[in-house]
Amino acid sequence: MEDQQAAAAAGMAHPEDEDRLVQDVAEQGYCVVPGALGADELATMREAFDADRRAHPRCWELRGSSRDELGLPGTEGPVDAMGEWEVAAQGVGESGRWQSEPLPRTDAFDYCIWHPRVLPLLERLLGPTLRLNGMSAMSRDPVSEPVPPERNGAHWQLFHREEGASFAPDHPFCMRTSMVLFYLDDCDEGSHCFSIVPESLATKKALPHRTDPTSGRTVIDQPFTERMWRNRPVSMLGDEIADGVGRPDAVDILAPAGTAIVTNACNIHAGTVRQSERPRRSIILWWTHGPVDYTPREQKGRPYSQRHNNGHDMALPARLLRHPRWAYLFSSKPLSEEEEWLCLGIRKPQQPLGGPRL
Ligand SMILES: O=C(O)CCC(=O)C(=O)O
Repeated sequence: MEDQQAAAAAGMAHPEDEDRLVQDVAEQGYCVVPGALGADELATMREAFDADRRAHPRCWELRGSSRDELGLPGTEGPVDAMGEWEVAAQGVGESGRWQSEPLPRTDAFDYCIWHPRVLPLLERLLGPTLRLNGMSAMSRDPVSEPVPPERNGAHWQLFHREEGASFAPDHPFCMRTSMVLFYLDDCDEGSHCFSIVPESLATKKALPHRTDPTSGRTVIDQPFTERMWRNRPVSMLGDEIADGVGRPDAVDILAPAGTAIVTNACNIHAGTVRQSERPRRSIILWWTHGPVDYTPREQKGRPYSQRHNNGHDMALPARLLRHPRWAYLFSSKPLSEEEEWLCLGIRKPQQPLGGPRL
C-alpha cells in the first residue's frame, strides 16, 4: 500500500499496473493509460497547441488533399509560403485532420516524451534500443456535415497499419514502432476518437510476411486493399478501395482528456470521425529503435522545418539532443546487424559470393 502511494506520488505506475498494461499489449496490441495528464498539464498543453496553430498557420497541414488533387479552384491564386501546396479548404482532406510538427517551436509537449508512466512501459515493450522517431500535434476539427450511414459499424475512418505494414516478427512484442497518443480532449460517443483493431501477439506472429526487395524491410504480406479500409472518400488515395467496408472489429477508445494510448503501430487503426462540434486534439509520438535520423533534409523542395512530415523526420532541437537526463532517447548510435533484424525486420543484402570486389 505504501509502495503504491509512493509510486502514485511520483507520477509512476505501480509495478502491478505496469505488468497489466504489458499484458494488455501482448493480448491486444495496445493498452490504455488513464489519467496520464492532469488538469494543469492539459491546460498548458491545450493553450500551447492553440497558440502554435494561431502563430504558425503555415506549419499546419490539412492531411490528405491538395486543391489540385481535389480539382478545386484556387491553385492559380496565392499559394502557401513554400510555393508548393495550397492547403485545402475546411471540410475536405482526411475529414478535417490538421497536423503539425511542434517540437522545433515549443517545449510545451516535451513531458509526453519522458512521461513517468509511459516511458518505463515503452522501455519494457521496445527494449533498450528505443528512440523517439517523431511527434505531431493533431487536431480532428469539428465536422458539421452528417456522417454517411453507418455501415458495418464504421463511421468516417481510414484504417491502416503504420509504415506500410512494416513488421518485426522476431521482436518479443513484434514491435517495430509504437505509436502513442495523448488525448487533450474528452472522447465519447458524441466526438471523434481513435479506434484500433485488437490483435494478439500470437496472431501477429502468425501473420504472413515477406521482405520488401527495395527496402529490405519485412512487411505484412496482405494486399493493399486488405490493409486500407475507409468509408469516406479522401482524395489522397487514387485507387479502387471500396468505401463502406469499415472494420466492425475495431474498438473505439472513448476516454477522458489526459488518457494515453500506447499501441503497436502495426495494429490496424484509424481516427474515427463523427459529426461533432468538438475538436479532438492529440499529441502523437512515434517510437522506434535507433538510430534515428534527425538530419534536417528537404522535403519535396520545401524546407523540412516549415512542414509537418507525419512526424517521421524532423529537426531535433538542441534542448533534447543535449538533455542532461534524456539525451539517450535521441542517440544516433547505429544498431548492430542482429538488432536491425530483430527490431526493424531489416535484413542486410547478402554479400555476393567471393566477397566484395575491391
Ligand atoms: O488519431 C487519429 O485520428 C489517427 C492517427 C493515425 O491513424 C496515424 O497517425 O497513423
